Amino acid sequence: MARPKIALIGAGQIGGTLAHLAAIKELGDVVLFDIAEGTPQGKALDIAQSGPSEGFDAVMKGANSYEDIAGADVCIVTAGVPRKPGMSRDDLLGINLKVMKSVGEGIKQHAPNAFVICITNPLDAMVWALREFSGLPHNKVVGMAGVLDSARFRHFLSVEFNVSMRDVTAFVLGGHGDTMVPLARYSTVAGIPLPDLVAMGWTTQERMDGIIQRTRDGGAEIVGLLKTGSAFYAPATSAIEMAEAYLKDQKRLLPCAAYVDGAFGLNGMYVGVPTIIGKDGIERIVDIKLNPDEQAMFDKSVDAVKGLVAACKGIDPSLA
Ligand code: A3D
Repeated sequence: MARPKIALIGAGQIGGTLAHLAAIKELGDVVLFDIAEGTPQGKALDIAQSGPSEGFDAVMKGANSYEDIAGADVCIVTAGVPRKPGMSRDDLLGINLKVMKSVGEGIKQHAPNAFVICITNPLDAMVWALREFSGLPHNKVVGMAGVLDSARFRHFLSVEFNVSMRDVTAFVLGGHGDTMVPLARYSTVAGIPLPDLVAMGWTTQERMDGIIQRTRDGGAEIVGLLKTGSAFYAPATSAIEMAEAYLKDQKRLLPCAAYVDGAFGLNGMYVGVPTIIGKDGIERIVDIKLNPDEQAMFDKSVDAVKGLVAACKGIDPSLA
């Protein structure tokens, strides 16, 4: 059977890392697409030359034409610009919206059956716009944010408790911005919820609050350190986890920016919620119950996303 085809739209920091991870995990043949001439070709050749040492046979190709993504099974979109220190994700809206238009049209024409994972920021608005421009079914277009935000939360918790990251589960829902909602009650160490761990004296509520805030600021902390761009290793790993769940029909329960129509009392919008990813894309939205405090935080985050979508409609009347 032919290997799956993975198209990476954007061959920058995340795009290159995605290509390397897809190859190492033998998820399929990879096409790196970018408007910058030479960059995708150079990265593809470099990664292909790691094949003998890594032991993979996947084909790596660099491209500047959408025709090369034809028939892709998965498209992962990072095209656009990342933030610089002092910028919020929302500052990227105008420029990245135009990029989503060309990417959406390219996918619509050449890879209409793909499972599309958007990473470009501001994430919740860009995945919505990409879906609108591409016209693909809502269950086949999803945004990566919750897996990364939850991984950051899990990392900080594992350090705090001095336990393996594998035993820490965590949930971060809502929009991928300052209003994201890390859910302590649904986060556990091997099934023991965080509030119980505080009661058991493993940590204090104050330290927990600090970790929750550090999770919310997780992207900005890295932007501040790097100074020239934003995080790319963990964002790429998170998107690969989602792509693998689709390609291998794993039915993973992962928090993603998915189209929610009915669940969580929402009326047709993209926002971070727990989802099941399998061969049909987003196969289910897991409509968990929120307590009043969590609901208030979630509602605030939903309002922030609605504001960004309204701004997109203001910029591009074809979206209104
Ligand atoms: P970067 O290394 O700048 O790569 C972006 C690439 O997109 C560059 O190679 C550009 O040439 C290319 N590009 C620009 N316009 C187009 C276009 N019209 N068509 C095709 N390619 C184009 O950035 P990066 O890889 O570090 O980040 C990519 C995006 O991911 C940014 O918007 C970041 O803000 C975002 N990001 C999101 C998360 C989330 O958790 C959602 C995390 C980290 C970064």
